Amino acid sequence: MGIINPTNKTVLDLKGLHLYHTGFSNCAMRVRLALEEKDLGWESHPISLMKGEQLTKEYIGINPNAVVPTLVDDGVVIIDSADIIDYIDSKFVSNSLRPESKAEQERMFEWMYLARDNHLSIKTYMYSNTASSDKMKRSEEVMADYRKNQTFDKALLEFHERFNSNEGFSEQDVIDATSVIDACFEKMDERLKDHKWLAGDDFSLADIAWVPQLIVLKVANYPFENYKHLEAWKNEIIKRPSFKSAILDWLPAMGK
Ligand SMILES: N[C@@H](CCC(=O)N[C@@H](CS)C(=O)NCC(=O)O)C(=O)O
Repeated sequence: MGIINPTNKTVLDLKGLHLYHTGFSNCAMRVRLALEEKDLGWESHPISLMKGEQLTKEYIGINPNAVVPTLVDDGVVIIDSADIIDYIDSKFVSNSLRPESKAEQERMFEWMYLARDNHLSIKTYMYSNTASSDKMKRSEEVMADYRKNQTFDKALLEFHERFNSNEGFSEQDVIDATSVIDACFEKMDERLKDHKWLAGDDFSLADIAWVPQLIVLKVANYPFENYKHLEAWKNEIIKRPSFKSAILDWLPAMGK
């Protein structure tokens, strides 16, 4: 989605970098990682998904999809984590997070967009395999408001209709989601068999886009032991100072 024109005009006056985010959101983790890798100062605006703070009219006026993260940079509003991290790396050029060659940049974007395109499969897997997801169930009144206010992302609306229905996700929904995720990790494992990083010779936005998926799926007991090369790659990322400041430091807020 990238830069949008928000209906909530109050954010236009914000100065500096402001991130609307949640501790345990894989999409928000990406943005925090990019900000920390760049050593940029930013102001935190926590949004509690458990309390449904993403559903308020005020927040939907900033992010019409009613999701985190949203970045506001001197009044410029950017949504969708893949676009946000690309925006950050394009605008703040020091500590570049992209390879130099065009071919490797293309590979980087392919990985970033793959993470974005498979987000609902990961979400289906998470919501079906973690006990805490029951707390995310919405009442009929909340769903009625959501249908009225979140008119932007139809696939996400369909996801929430399904999750909040009496039947919930079917076994087939979970099987389909799992096979999409398996295919991604097989592809990653193949790449990482003889490369240190996903896109080029260095850590890049591609790695930033994918490592949060491992963090959240681990909580849902995804069988990572089936992918030998992912572990070594993840361990390299864990050693980076940004991992602490962007991920670990926010995990006590997990579940909020
Ligand atoms: N494509 C979006 C997806 C954002 C998204 O789905 N965020 C989740 C957290 S990771 C969220 O806010 N979920 C709340 C909801 O669906 O109500 C992005 O990458 O920013």
